[in-house]
Formats: sequence, structure tokens, C-alpha cells
Amino acid sequence: MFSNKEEFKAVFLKKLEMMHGKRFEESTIRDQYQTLGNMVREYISQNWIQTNERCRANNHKKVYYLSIEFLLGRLLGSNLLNLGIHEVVEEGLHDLGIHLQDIEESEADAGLGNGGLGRLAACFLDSLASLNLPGHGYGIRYKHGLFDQKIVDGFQVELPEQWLRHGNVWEVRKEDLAVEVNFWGKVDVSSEGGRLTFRHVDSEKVMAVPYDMPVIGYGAKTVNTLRLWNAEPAKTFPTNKNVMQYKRETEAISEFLYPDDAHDEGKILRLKQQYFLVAASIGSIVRAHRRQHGHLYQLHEHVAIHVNDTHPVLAIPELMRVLLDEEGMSWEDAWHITTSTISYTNHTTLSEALEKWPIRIFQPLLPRIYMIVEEINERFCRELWNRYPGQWKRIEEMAIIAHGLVKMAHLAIVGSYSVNGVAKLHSEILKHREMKLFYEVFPQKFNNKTNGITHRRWLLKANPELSSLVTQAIGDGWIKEPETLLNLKPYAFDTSFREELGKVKQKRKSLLAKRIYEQTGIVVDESSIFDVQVKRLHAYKRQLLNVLHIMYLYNRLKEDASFSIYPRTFIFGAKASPGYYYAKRIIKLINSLADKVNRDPQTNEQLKVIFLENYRVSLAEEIFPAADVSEQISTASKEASGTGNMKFMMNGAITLGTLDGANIEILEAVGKENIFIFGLTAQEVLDYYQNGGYRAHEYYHHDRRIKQVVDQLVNGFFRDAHDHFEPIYDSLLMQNDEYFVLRDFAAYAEAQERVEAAYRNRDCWLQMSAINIAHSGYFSSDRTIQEYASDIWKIKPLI
Ligand code: B1N
Repeated sequence: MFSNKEEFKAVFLKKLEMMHGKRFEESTIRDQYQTLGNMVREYISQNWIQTNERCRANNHKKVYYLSIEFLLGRLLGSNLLNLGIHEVVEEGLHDLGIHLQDIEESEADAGLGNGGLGRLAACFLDSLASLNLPGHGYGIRYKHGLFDQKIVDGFQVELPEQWLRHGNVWEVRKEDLAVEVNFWGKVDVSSEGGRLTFRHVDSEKVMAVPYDMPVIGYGAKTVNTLRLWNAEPAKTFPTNKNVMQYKRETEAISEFLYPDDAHDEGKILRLKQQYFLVAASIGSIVRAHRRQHGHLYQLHEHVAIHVNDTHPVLAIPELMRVLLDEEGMSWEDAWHITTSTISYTNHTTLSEALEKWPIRIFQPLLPRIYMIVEEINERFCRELWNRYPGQWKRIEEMAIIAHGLVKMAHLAIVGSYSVNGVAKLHSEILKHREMKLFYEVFPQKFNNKTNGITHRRWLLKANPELSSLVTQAIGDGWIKEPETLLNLKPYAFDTSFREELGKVKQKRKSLLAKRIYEQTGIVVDESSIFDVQVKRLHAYKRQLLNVLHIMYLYNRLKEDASFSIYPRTFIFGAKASPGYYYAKRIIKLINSLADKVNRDPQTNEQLKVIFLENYRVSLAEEIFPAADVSEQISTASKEASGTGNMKFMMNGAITLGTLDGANIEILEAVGKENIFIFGLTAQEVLDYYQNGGYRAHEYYHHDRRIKQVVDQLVNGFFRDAHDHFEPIYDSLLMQNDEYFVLRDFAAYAEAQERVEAAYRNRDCWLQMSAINIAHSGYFSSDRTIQEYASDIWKIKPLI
């Protein structure tokens, strides 16, 4: 289409005129964005078609990744990079007097996810395509992604997000490939030729219409597909319902993403969404397979279906339904194929996130699916009875259906061939605690796949300054083989490299300082330590520990004239689930503290607190490159992996963290001299939970720093907040501090002193930083996906 700058300009201008019916001079930035987006889509259309053909022709096994969330962010920049035309386009536009960056920034984030789980799915898509693996995503085309966050008087206010307002240049509607999904109704059982047949009748039908988005791999050879389902009314309306009501209820299915992270949102609509995703996806997978092979007996040899957490776990009974009711297979054959096709990742052990659906909701909504789950449960319990005769208690604990609830994690384990955790510690906790009983029965299913992030977005795209520096030093081989970032290690000991690294970091800190000023009106000291905690707001992530420590520093600066600190800017970004009141009060607390500290002339040259509203992928890309310190301070055992920790590391920030999730593996990679570790271990936390013995009161009474800051939550220190922080105070003292904030306070404060001392030695700090970057290649999702491909899915590259 174009092979140099001049050709690009010619094509771009012509295309713009054709699409928008105006001259370039009259075009808006949105016109320009849409023109570029369409050019990219046309540019890759041949490769997109070829990828599909190659997949069919070679009879390659492929994987379908089912996820209720895909947190993609913006796509133009990363597509241009993966196509290798970013530079040409940038230069061509420059000639026309426009900045590619401005065009990129006019794109809305595709925010179809909450946090780590959804972003992981997006990173996986990038790695699958970049490794030329046949792997496609299936999700829901939510009309509104995760809410936009505004901070008003320090409080979070949620506004509906509108990413589709100006259309979506990346998607292609494929109406001819729509799939019908059935809800409600009843099951007719009849006997035909000595065989029971099941017919789901009187159901309410919903059309799932696919919108396909290209997933362009690095080098552009492979273009996979992310298929997002849109819910629409079927041609035949139900007779027993008002038409408008039917239309509303149908469209509601793909209207909103649930703004819940690690919570079980027990709503009928959520179960509807889950089944909608699963039925549409299985329907489309099966249709394609039938076309090629005529029957489904070898499905598992050609197709792997991965379920991202339990949200799409109904894929198991749905595939069973298709094989039994549509194909007429025996239970045994259907079960063999299903349990050879489906694999499952667990992302959390938090009990509030383990999905359990009341039968009274499940059964009427999905009558045939419920019957199948009942049968799976009965057969499983019978097996258990044979294995553990008389052990009622154990069987009751392991059952898929018990006490009026369907336990989705149990269904996932029983109906899949692989169960993986997302970091070493997490996988061990699954095997030996959380899913201990299942590990005893199915030891071969359990495995670990430590998470990763795509280094193409999180280094190459987000931090072009650091990328060039790295490439100058070791060449650009790291882009294809991120583990060769290790070649950077000798440069950690090279003074001039360290100097350059320092300059790159400074440049990115200045850019972030500018953004902070634009958004908050606050001027931060660009030479201060940028100490960052960005992630969802959750009690177990302990933003509160960070806050209490800042309060302590403030108190000490106020009270002790001889005390001074290296200037610090504490930066927060976090959304709280709208119904999670405790988390919302922590947001208010951060903002109240920021207000107080930033205004105080006695301290504000040394201490600033910034809350950046509406944390999302595109903002994250500005934050990670500018960070000095990466706060990863969850209560040990609670954070399954974390992936922000990896993004910080790859951008040269030093981790200040607990021995939790993938922090442990970061420690193993960089060595204890290049990370700041503190606090209780997972074992100690679990022992406390099991044996008791923790008394938060004692820490409050015996450490005057703690007493002072905890009292300040309720004693008028925050004048604007009245009694707003009482629930936080109560969680610490009345409810005995479930997340061990007070228990870890002293260790955290001490670790922060180590951070400061290390930062004062600039050369030493930059050396640590370089070592972190050098070891970050292991945390590329390319490595993770290669492990999934060879150990779980058994798929091979197309080329
Ligand atoms: O998944 C990430 C991990 O890195 C994080 O440690 C983990 O907390 C996160 C219900 C979740 N676990 N569970 C969820 C999301 C949405 C929802 O409705 C649960 N998210 C995680 C990637 O492995």
C-alpha cells in the first residue's frame, strides 16, 4: 500500500478525502484518526485472511481464549509498531504538520476490563499473534466499558464510559455469523428409539452478533481475531412479552461491564452475560469445526478452549449440551471430548471472588444447562464415594452443587484437563490449601504459569526513550526475544550507560509532572522520588499502609525540626468498585491527605501526594516509565500474581514489596540487593488466620507512630472529613486489622528508609534500575504464552 513516507502521505490524503469528503486542511483530528485506522485495517486485511486460511489449510490446532474481560487500551499506536510502520507514518504526518501522538491520544481506550485479569487477556492476545500462534479471543462487546472516574471533593464519582461514541475503526460486524442463544423456557424430555432426548422449548432467544477485531502480531505476519459478541433481539419476538421490554432486556446483556474486581457480583444479568459469551463462542467454534470435519469426535485434537477464571466456565456444560443434544453422542464420549478440550486459569483465592450461583437463579434461566451440571455433579460425587467411602464431609465439601449453590470453581476443576495458577506461590497455595482436596484427586491437572506482560506495549510503545537506549546498547533483538534483555546486565556497571538511563528517567518524570499539573494544578518536584501505587483499590492491596506511612512522615516533619527526608512524590491511581464502600473511603482518605499535605508550606517542599483520577491503560503508559519506586505491598498470600509489578520493573522502577504473588519471582530474578522486601510471609499470614494470635491493639498501643496516625483518622486531623474515616479506624481496631496493616507498619517504614538511603546514592540506584530492566525479559507474556502453548494447549506456530 505504501513503502515510504511520500507514498504514505499520498495514500493518507486521498483516503481522508474519500472517507470524509473534505480536504486535509479542513479535517479534524478525529477524521485523521479514522483515516489512519482504516488504512491500517486495509493494510492488514490480506494477512488477516491469510492467517485464517493458513489455520484451516494446515489443520493446525488452535486455541480460543474465552474471557469476560479484555482490557485493550488504545490500539493505533501498538498496531503501527507491530506493523513496523510507526516511524514512516510519524514522519509523513510530521511533514503535514501534525503529530502522530496527538492522533493516537484522540483514540478512546477500549476499557472492557477491570484490572489485571482483563489486561492479562489483552497481553496474551498480543503475544499469541506475535509468536505466530493460532489463538483467538472471545469476549463481549460492552457498550460501556469500565466507568470513568471523576474525583469530586475527594470522592469517587462514576460516569458511564462511552468508548463507542464515535464508532470503532477496528471492528468488523459479521452479521452472517450470528449465533442464537436461548434463555428461560423448559426442557422436554422424550424417549426416541430407547434413548432419552432433551429439547429446550419455550425459550427466549437472543442473537449474538460478532464484531471481529484484528489482533496484529509483531512483524504483521499473523493477524488473529478478537471476536466480541453484541446482544441483539432475535427475528422472532417472544409472544408472552412486551416487545420494548424484550428489546431492552436483550440489549442489556452487552450494555455494561460489571465494575467488579475480585468480587462475586451475584446478579442474574451477570449470569446471563456469562452464558451469552459461552453459548455464542462454543456455537461459533463448533460451527467452524463441523464445516471442516463434519463431526465433533476429534474436536479436542484440533481445538483448545481456555477459560479465563470461572466467568466462562459454563463452556463446560454448554459443550456437553452440544455434543449430547445436537450431536447425539453418549455421555462418556461427550465427557471425554469436553474434558480434553477445556482448560482453566484460577486468578484468585479470595473467598469473596469465588463464584457461587444460587440454584433458584441458575435453574430457571438455564434449564438444560442446569440438568447437565446436575448430572456432572452426580457422577463426580459417585466417583468420590467410591474413592472415599463414607467420607460424607469431604464429598459435601467437594460437590459442585451443595446447599443450594452451584460452585463454579469446582465445576471448572472437574470439567477441564488443566488448572493453573498465575504465579509460583499462588499455584502452591491452590494445591496445598485452597484446592487441596481436588489436588488429591487430580494431581496431574494442576500447574503454574507465572503471568507476564507484553514488552511491546509496556516498553517499546510506552517508553520509546528507554527502548532506544536499550537498543543502542544491545541491539533490537530483545523485541523478538525479550529474555535477551539480560545482555543489558553488564551495562548496569557502565557509568555512561547509567548516566543515560538517569536522563531517560528524568525526561519521563518531567512528562508525568506536566500531566500531573494539567490534571490537578499541582506542581511536583521533578527531582523528587516518584513513589507510585497504581492498581485497583482493594483492602488486601493495602493502599492504607502506604497512606498511614505518609501520615507518619508528615507528622514527623511537623514535629521534629531536625528531621528531613529526600523529597518524595507519592502518586496514587485507583478505581474502587462502586458498591465497595470501604474502598471508596480509602480514596477519600488519599485525597484528604493530599489536600492537607500539599497545602502545608512547612512540608510541601519535601512531601507531595497526588491522586490521578481515572486510572486506565493509556494513563498507565505515562506513569510506569516515570516511576522510581513500585509499591507492591499486598498482604502476603492475597495477590495471586500482580502484573503492574512487572510493568514497573521493565521500566526501571525498583520494587518495594511483600513476599507475595510474582514479587517473589522478581526477587529471585534480581537478587535481594536490587529490591526492597518487607513484612510477613504468606506462611506467617496463613498461620495467623489458622491459629489466631494477632492483636492489632498491641501494635497500636506499643508503637506511638501507629497510635498517632490511627487516632488522626478520627480526631479531627482531617477537618473536611468529619466521621468519614471511622470505618477505616474500625477495620483496624474493632475488626482486628484483617490485612495486617499495623502488623507490617514498622517493617514497611524501615523498608522505606532503605529506599531513601539507596536513592541518595544515585549511581547505586541507577545500577539497581538497570539490573531490574535486564531481568524483566522473563516477565514478558511471550514467555508465559510459550508455556501455555507447549504445556497446556499443545499448539504450534503457523509459520
Ligand atoms: O488477576 C491478575 C493477577 O495478577 C492479580 O493478582 C489478580 O488479583 C487478578 C472477579 C477478578 N483475580 N481475580 C480477578 C476480576 C474480575 C472479577 O469479576 C475476579 N482479578 C484477578 C491476572 O492474573
